[in-house]
Amino acid sequence: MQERILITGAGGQLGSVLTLKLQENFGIDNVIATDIHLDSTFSGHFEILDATDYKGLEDIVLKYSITQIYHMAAILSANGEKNPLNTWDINMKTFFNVLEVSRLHNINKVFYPSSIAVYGENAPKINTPQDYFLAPATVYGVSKAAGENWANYYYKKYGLDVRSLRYPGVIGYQSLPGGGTTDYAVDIFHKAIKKEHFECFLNPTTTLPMIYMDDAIRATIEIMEAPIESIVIRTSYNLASMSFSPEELVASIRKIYPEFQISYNSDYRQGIADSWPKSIDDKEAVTDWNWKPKYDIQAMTEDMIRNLKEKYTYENLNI
Ligand code: AKB
Repeated sequence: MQERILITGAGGQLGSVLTLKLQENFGIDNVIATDIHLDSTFSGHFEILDATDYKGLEDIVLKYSITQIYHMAAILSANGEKNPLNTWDINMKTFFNVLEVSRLHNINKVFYPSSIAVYGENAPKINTPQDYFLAPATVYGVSKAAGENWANYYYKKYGLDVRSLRYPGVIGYQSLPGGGTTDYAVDIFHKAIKKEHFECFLNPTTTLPMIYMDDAIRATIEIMEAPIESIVIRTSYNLASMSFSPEELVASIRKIYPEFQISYNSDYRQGIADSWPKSIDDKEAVTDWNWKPKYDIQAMTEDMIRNLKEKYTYENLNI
């Protein structure tokens, strides 16, 4: 049977890259990208959708005979703290709509992005284990922890095949992040390329789990393509790749740009970062569906700079 894929939040940092990969894997005509804002640069099927609108979502599912849904729409950690109840409402209502439309219209598989943000101050900071008690410090983390349990409930009660990853901070050149605490690790590269000073909103020694976009996208595809019997954890899988601090990232960048300048001025996002793990134990992902990352900090830095130099050169920016 031909798979027909719907993506919510297709204009976001992960959603925009994932859409291109899914178009490559399933064919451009079999991928329906949706987002609350029109993306005029987008090629392929695109529908404007506010995922809080159940009828709008259901109409698209029926119109295109959708068989899989990747639910990438969410308000992230830093932006989420500016209006907590709205963040809860958006993040939960959109996922409830995806779960219900999937249950009622025989969707084969659903992908649900969770995050390291589900862990709180109480969890071990180093190699945080998969099954440790979740006490998130942000409403984004609370919504993702709740969403994980709803995913598990819909699997157990209705047999809905929902699969999920606890993403670390995602770093990529293809898109700009939006409202996350790990976003410094993307913005820093754009400043380095333009030979501009960078002010970091986290302290230099703030170590966080991170993953390069190529690895994050590959992990998403691999968990979704794994045999159903391999998916043992029906809340969400820990996913690990690398961990680093701003000062470690600067050292990696300065191997290419020795003159790169940075200053540190931590803000409210420091408190969010301090509540998160420094590194993640993802042995269950390794055991259950053979996860293996490919990029370390230096390989990521070189690939980011190579691609951003091309991007800025194409856009005729003097770099
Ligand atoms: C954020 O910083 O909010 C996200 C995340 C780690 O889930 N990038």
